[in-house]
Amino acid sequence: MSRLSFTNLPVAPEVDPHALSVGMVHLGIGAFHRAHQAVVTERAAVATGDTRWGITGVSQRSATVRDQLAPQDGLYSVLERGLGEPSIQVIGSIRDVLTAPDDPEAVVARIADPAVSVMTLTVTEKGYRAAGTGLDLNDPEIQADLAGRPPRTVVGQLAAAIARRPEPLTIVSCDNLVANGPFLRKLVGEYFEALGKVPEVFEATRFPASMVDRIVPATTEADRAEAARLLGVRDEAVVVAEPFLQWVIEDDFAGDRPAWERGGAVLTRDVAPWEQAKLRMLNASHSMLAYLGALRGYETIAEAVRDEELARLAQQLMTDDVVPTLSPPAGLDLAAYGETVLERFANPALKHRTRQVAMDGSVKLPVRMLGTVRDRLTAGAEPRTITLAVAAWMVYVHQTPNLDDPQAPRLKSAIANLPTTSPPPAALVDALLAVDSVFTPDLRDSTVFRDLLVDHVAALTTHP
Ligand code: CS2
Repeated sequence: MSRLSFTNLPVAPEVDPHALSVGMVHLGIGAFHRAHQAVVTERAAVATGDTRWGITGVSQRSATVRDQLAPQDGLYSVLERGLGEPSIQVIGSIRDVLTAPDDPEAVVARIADPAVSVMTLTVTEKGYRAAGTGLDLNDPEIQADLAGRPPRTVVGQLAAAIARRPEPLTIVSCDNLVANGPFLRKLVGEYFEALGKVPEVFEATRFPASMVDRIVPATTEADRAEAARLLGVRDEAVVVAEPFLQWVIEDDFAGDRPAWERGGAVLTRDVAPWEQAKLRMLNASHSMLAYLGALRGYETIAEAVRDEELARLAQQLMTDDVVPTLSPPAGLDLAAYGETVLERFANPALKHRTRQVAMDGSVKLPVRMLGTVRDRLTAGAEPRTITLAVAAWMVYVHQTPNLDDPQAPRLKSAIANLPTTSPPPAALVDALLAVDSVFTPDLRDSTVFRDLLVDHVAALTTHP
């Protein structure tokens, strides 16, 4: 079967890719970006006829996406899997892909290009190389960038490009982090300080916060086969997504930007309430289902949420522990939102693996769970259900041989002295609570939190 390309185009993208010039760069061109910002950017171009917003995607590590997209003229499809028949759409907004390890200088040059006025990034929690609330200056990659090589870290790339630009840039973080934009600004500022020179243009560079939402599981061979069936040509770069898509962006830009609001995004003054509701409700219950589900042997999130007990716990986590900590944005009904979240998780066509969501827990937990724990403890409440989710992570860390986590060596060495089967619950809890890159002293020192953890770990190790 032939391959999707300009000359093999069964369903044309809504935008004419030939007409687009590159005005935007995206760092971290994984499946999520291709199913989210690239789609909204294309819809905005279609709605406005503005041809300035073709995208240069940057792979931070592997050349896989570039190698998939290059023979396809940058074209790929989004396979939408909802409750009915799947549907497919070819997207043309990504115009080229650079791979940072092959040519780090080309990445900086592209971001510094005056035709580029805006960029987005999805580099995952660990891509920020933070320790606590600041840049991890002990990170060897950050140190190597600071020492002057063509930068390879995200913060190093941004700093180098900002310093080279005459005009300020707008950098939109699209990762699941609290106050992602301001956080990134702080990290870049600390990088400049470590270099000993803060360029003038940094002051005018904008870092709006944004909340992104769409469930995008890793593509499987079955998805590629389905795409081929629907398209009549093969697409090696197809991405799978649920129908739901949301993007709320702080309206704070230094220069021109795509009219994303015409592509379905919401531009607003304050993203924080949206972001907090999403991280604490959706992402926390997602992680809970991932850890508890994996411990019960469920392969996918949909299977986990079909387990009535797990569904009830996810619901309880949201209503009992999270909702009391939130000030919802006007127009968002939290109870209805929680129900929609569980319905979305139950989508049987998505096959989102529990192990995929369980990845990188050491950097996800502080963002999506521990803020809730802290707020509830401060209010004098017992955060019972969310603590079960943290306990499930602890047991998962102990039981998983090849833990997929940037801090796996540290976590595994913290528990190295424990028996591999049936560790004493208090010993497991204390060993992991002591990892200070995950748990801050206030949490470590809370006897309420510790006692709950020990109870839950004891229960989970007997009946997962
Ligand atoms: C998930 C998210 O993998 C994970 O940690 O919780 O990727 C989740 O699917 C998205 O944030 C949904 O918007």
